Amino acid sequence: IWQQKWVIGNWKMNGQLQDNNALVHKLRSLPEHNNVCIGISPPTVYLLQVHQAVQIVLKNKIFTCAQDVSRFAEKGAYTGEVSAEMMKDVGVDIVLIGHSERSLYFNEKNDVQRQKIENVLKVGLIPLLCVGESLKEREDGREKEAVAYQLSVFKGLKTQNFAVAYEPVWAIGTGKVATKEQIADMHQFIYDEILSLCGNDANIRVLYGGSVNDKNAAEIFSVPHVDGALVGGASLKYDSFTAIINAAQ
Ligand code: G2H
Repeated sequence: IWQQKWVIGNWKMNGQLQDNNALVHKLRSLPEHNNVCIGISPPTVYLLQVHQAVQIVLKNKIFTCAQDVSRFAEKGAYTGEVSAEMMKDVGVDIVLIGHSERSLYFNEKNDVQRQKIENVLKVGLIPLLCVGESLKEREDGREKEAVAYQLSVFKGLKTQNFAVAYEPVWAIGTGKVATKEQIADMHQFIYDEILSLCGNDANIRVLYGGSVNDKNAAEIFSVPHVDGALVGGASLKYDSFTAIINAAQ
């Protein structure tokens, strides 16, 4: 998967048993996409359902992705929490960490993200760290400083595998997409930062996220160092999500 383009559907807080089943079963019948790693990230309560639906591989393996995980590693008295170990147990492959909506609504910061990444790595799953500057930070010309700070959670980790989603906060769910130049520039920067933090033999995937849809996907995938997309709204509909997968092929 470290050579493939990743297309991951982040359903956020959307979905219902029946609709999920219908969508996943249609996706399982897609023609073979050898160059694309397809992932679905449903709300936690539907992870097992999605995993069971994608388990019997037809043409494409579909990865099950969680939207978040507990910062606590061990089981115990943490009401409402779900551990990385439990996610592994129900078939999760990849875990999103630090989505900007987690910072916005739950005030999640680097220290918590670091704990979550460590927990995910400890059980052998892949963390997908979301980074991205706010509108204010970009207007002030501090977008790289902001992203570098977020990426510093990787420092000293015992892993060679680095998956990042670059999601400029001002582009999330707004219909605004960063320009090709802005994306190319930041993706190159993220590659350089990871290489300098973690050494030359790292496996790196840097996805773009923020209002990716069936119309703009091909152009975004043509940008250097764009290794895929984290797709929100457009992943909820079969037609738009499959058009994005096709554009990545
Ligand atoms: C960014 C993205 C998926 P959307 O949050 O993570 O959502 O495509 O709806 O902007």
